[in-house]
Amino acid sequence: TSHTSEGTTPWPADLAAEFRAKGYWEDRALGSYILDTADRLPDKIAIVDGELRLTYADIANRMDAGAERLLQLGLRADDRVMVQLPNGWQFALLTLACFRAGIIPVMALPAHRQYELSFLSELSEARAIAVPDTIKDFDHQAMAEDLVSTIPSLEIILVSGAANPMNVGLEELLAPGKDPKGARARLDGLAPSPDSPALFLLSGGTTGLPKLITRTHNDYAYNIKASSVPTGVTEDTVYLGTLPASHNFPLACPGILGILFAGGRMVMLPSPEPRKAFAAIEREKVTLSTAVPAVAQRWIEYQEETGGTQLASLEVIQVGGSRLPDEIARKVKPVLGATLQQVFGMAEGLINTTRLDDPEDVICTTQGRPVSEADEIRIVDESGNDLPDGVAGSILTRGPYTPRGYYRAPEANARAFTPDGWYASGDIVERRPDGNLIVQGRDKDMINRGGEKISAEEIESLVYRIEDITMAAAVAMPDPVLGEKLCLYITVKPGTEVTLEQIQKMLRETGVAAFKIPEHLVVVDELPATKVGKINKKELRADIAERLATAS
Ligand code: J2J
Repeated sequence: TSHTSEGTTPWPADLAAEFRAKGYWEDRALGSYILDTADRLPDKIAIVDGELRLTYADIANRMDAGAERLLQLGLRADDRVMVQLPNGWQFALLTLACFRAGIIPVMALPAHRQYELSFLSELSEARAIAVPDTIKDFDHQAMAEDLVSTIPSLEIILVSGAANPMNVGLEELLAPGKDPKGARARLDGLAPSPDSPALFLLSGGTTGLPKLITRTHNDYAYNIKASSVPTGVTEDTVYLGTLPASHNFPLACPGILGILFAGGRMVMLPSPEPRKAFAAIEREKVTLSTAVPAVAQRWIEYQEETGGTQLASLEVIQVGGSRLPDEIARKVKPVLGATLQQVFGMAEGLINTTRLDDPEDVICTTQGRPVSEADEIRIVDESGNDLPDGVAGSILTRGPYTPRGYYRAPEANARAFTPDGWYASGDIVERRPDGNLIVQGRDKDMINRGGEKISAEEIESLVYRIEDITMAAAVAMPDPVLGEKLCLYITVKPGTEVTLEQIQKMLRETGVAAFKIPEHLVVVDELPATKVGKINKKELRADIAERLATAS
């Protein structure tokens, strides 16, 4: 089959050759790794979701049957499918079926609404969208039907739960097939090129519009394998996944895919709520889980309150997505009884982790070091000069699982990537002499709300839909639970009034994901400017921090 890599930026040919020679890239499609595990451990339980327990033979069969049914629906290799599903076996199997058929899942978030989903569907030219029927009274199926009526490329709706007659039920699509051997042989013949995109991840983003990150079979397989090593994933690993699985961290660092590659057991829960999560850990004898700092903190508080023994089996808890305060890091081992692994990663590639046998000081005060010897890192000043260890600067990175550009985004690429392929994540990082990194801050215009990323520019451009707003600046305000929340500063036309409720209502009606909606408003006469005439956000961040401190 021929695969287009239109809109993507390949690695230079000499480097690609080197990655192959060194064995980082194995030239295999992602689905094939699951078949290996299934051949080795057919009867072992792979996925636990509530009462449902699927063996490796089951998931291999369902993956292939699902891939063939996707093709029978008229989808073809290189077509894109928007995936907006909660954590559950359907998410895992639809993703695998797409990999197998060379269909590209676009990893939307459960919180996304019309605004984000229509933008992403248009950008990716998605032909199908997979949604749950309803979650917490929100009718995802009706939203998908609206999207299909407005987005020309979208035709097919896949629904987990109660599908309307015109739509395709995911549980049937992913049911076991009658001829697993035949399906496997047919799909082996259609295997996607290992250099073609396997999936599109969403960028945390700093520019006005969300960006898509194309991850190839080769690079993502290496991402999964390389990140499985420092976390110590084996056949005996029992992994509890509670964060939305479409995030790179719980999906592939090592996450769901790392567990399934290694032959471990994946326990899926749709929420990290401690009562349910702890019960699942106890019941399934979970050894590994992943949290953002806010969730780790909730688990610590819950454990301190209840003092139970439910976590006895838990060996390792990975924490990342936003900066884990050192004081909370120090409580993880004593309270939860599990070794903390800090993870500083990004959907654009580079993953850093602390190692399980690192000294306590490294585990509790750093965000670790790269998972691969092939990850290159530079810490540079504003002019791009390399800085010595111990001095914080902007991090640049390259490597075999860090792509060279966003999908169809030449302008964003010019800003985020240097001509020789270094990705600038916008994080301000100090490298210690022992190689461990400490994330000190960032120079990107983003709000990190408990690990969910919000582009300031995206929200600012939306709020101008309210005509009385003359200037707007979205900034991070400190929050004891989430680390940061979105605070909006505005100026308004003389004699007019704009309220937080009005802005929130407008954004909800626009179909913006709830986590991006401003939670605090400050109306000012004038926004402070920098010397070059940009809005001085540093001053605004200090201002809101001070207002909150004096108010409490
Ligand atoms: C401070 N900031 C962090 C950390 C990410 C593993 C873990 C996380 C992500 C992720 C991921 C941080 N301390 N420990 O993809 O594989 C902030 C940085 C970074 C941005 C990336 C993974 N861990 N961050 O969070 O693509 O600002 O990936 O550049 O969502 O999160 O966001 P995202």
